[in-house]
Amino acid sequence: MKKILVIGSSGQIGTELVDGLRVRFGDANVVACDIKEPQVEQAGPFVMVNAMDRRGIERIVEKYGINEVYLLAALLSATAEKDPAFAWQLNMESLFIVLELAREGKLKKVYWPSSIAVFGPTSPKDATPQHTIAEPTTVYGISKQAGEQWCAYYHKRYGVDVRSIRYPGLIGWKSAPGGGTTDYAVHIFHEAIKQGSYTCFLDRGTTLPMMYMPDAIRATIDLMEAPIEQVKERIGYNLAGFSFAPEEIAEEVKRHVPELVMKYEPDARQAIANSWPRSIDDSAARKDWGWKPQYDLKAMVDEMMTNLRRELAPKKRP
Ligand code: AKB
Repeated sequence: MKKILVIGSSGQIGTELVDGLRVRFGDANVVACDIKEPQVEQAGPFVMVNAMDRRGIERIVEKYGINEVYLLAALLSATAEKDPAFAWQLNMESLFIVLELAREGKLKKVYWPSSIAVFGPTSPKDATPQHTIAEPTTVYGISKQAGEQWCAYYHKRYGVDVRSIRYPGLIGWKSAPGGGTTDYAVHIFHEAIKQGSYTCFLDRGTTLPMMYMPDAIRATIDLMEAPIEQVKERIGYNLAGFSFAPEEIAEEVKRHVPELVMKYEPDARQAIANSWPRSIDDSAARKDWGWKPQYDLKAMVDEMMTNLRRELAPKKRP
């Protein structure tokens, strides 16, 4: 029977992935674990453990009979630049723990998220291919690129079934983002609803690949559920949703908040964004395991506005 552990379950992706996995496989079959309490109330088991605590992780694997791990704990691009040594330690040590558990036969399958951050200024900017020059300039990107190579190595050398996706910027309403360069595309909704204005930390014209969270969650579970012979890449699969620049999402948000005032004050995150692709070629994921996005920019903005307006509305007293 499938018994899943999600490490880093209280973060932006973890919060929604735990929900998605529990809907599909049952509350009791999905164990959540993090060093932070969950952002929202959850139905199934939750354990407080550090992703770098090998014994702690192993104890959960044994106690719950875990056979699949989704490892999401990581420092993202902007936060990682503030403490590169710790970012490297967290992003790599946690990966080695689960790869080793899988090598020792204690896990059947591992999911590890990669990112468009594996690409750098020398990569093609548009329709960036699955296999191309990847010379990242951030510690986050370096850790993701190295991690991808370790995943491929453990698969080739030890037969570990490890699967990965290179996420673009992810946009969702159920959980708060934490420390990414693409997070402005979530903050803009909160600020537009709360105060009708937003000061963006990226400049006009900074086009980046993005995706609505339900598409990302579906892709993640679909890749993990794909028959093994369809998984041809053991580095991260390129995945595309849609691309936009800050002024383009602002125009879409203005359909719902016409008075929105948008200001631009680029900070250190601009250099990170400038080093990343504008758009991604995800034909390998489409061909190998049937990936296809369901949301475009307009559909994402409409759903974000509807859901966040409800979530952020003052709660009526009973
Ligand atoms: C970030 O901005 O760091 C992340 C990512 C693209 O991996 N959202």
